[in-house]
Amino acid sequence: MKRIVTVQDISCVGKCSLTVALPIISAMGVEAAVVPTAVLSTHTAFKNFTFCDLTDEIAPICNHWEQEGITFDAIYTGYLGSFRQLELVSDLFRRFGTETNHIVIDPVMADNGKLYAGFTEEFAAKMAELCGAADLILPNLTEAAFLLGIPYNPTPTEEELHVLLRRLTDLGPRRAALTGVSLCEGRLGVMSYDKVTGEYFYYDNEHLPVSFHGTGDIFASTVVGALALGKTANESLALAVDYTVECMRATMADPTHNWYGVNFETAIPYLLSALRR
Ligand code: PXL
Repeated sequence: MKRIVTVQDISCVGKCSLTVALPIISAMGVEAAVVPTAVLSTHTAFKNFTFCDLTDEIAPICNHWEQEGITFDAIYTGYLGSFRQLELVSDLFRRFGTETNHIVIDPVMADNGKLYAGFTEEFAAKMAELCGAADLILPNLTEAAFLLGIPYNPTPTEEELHVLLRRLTDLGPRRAALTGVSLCEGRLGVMSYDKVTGEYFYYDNEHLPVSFHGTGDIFASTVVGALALGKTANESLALAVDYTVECMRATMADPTHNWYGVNFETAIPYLLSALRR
């Protein structure tokens, strides 16, 4: 069985980070190991959440795994909260990265033109350095702007997207994929660039008139699970777009849905049948 490790927080309620990555990656038939970086009572869109930092556990966990000879088919980082965590993750990449496994960074820190609470431009610059060690990075347009230290443009043209993607791969990763982009009215999806082949890839689905918390984590988890299973980068990105949209449709169809996350659970059968196609 393929095995990935994901490094991010566990928000006990809120359907994001590990509570999304674990079930999705497991459902795809991939073993999901975790490095929980912090425990929060909820994600940070709630008020008064608790926060317990687990940074000091990261190096001892890695030491033990190294002693046990544990290896991973992919390494996936999501929400990381401090400069020290970025350094420890960089060390984890050096220790567990190989010629053939995939290092995927979702540089979770911003959306809709704004940094999330607690993040700074200095953190974004350090995250950009970390991205240099990845094979694939998955920023949204806001995160891309902060990674590159340039103004946020919510509606880039195709040529502007190409420039952004080339600049993102100049940070170091072979591939960059921009999420939440559109080349066509009423559609929303992803555009990626592979600097080795010079190929741009665009894939979209219906642009639903809603926005939900946690969709970025669903997208990234699906990409990583599919890559670990041996799908190509383009296949993995397309599957993740379709599953994320299906999760949003399932949420909209549920009159009892909560405000803090999407009904990714209901759409897992869709994910598994799309994976088999
Ligand atoms: O969905 C990304 C995410 C992960 N973890 C925490 C968050 C967020 C987004 O706000 O607050 C704690």
